[in-house]
Amino acid sequence: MEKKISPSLMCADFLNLGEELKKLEKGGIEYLHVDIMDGEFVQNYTLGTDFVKKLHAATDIPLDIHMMVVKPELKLDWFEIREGDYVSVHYEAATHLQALLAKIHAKGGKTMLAINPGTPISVMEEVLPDLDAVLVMTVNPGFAGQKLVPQTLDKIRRLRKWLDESGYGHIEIEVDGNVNYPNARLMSEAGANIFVAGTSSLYAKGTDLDEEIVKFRDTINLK
Ligand code: S6P
Ligand code: MG
Repeated sequence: MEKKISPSLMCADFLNLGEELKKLEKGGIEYLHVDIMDGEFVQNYTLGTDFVKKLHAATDIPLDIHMMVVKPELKLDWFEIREGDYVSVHYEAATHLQALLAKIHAKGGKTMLAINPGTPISVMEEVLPDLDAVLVMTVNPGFAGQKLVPQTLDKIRRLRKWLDESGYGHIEIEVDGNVNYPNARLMSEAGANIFVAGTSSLYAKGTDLDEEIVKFRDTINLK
């Protein structure tokens, strides 16, 4: 499966975002990861509805909207979704999960089910036909700059195997949280193919975004 990069924009330099977007476009970045937090599902606030609209106007790179909010089914309509954008919703937060995934598809979006480190992969069994991707959280969501929850590496491996063996080989696996270079390599070997890049890699202090993109791509492609 093609390996893709999704930079976490909450880690970007907001005062210089236009320039950074040009670099991401030049680097062939596949998705832009947009963290939406509500202060309730997670104890933080980050990006929101207007930022999504502004990104759509500024770039053709598809978005990867990560909704860390309670009752996402009540809030999906607040967001502008463009054909080809991914929308991820948390298993732990949704009450009417299947209906929500169907609604994302009806709006032209691609569906991604996010699961926290403590949530087993088995919970997604009945919605596999509705999924384009699974987001394996490799930290507990809410903040950038956290440490990997180590057992999530084996979880990625088991998930990839299960999906492949049950006729869902097309479902992509995204990883989010402490995706530094050594972890990215292990996650890629385990079967992840979309990598959220934050302060552990592309946005580490004192680094050059152009150079980091090349280094990150080599790492996930196991070069
Ligand atoms: C936080 C959010 C993530 C972070 C990303 C930051 O829970 O969902 O997308 O922005 O994990 O990356 P890093 O390398 O600082 O962990
Ligand atoms: Mg995220």
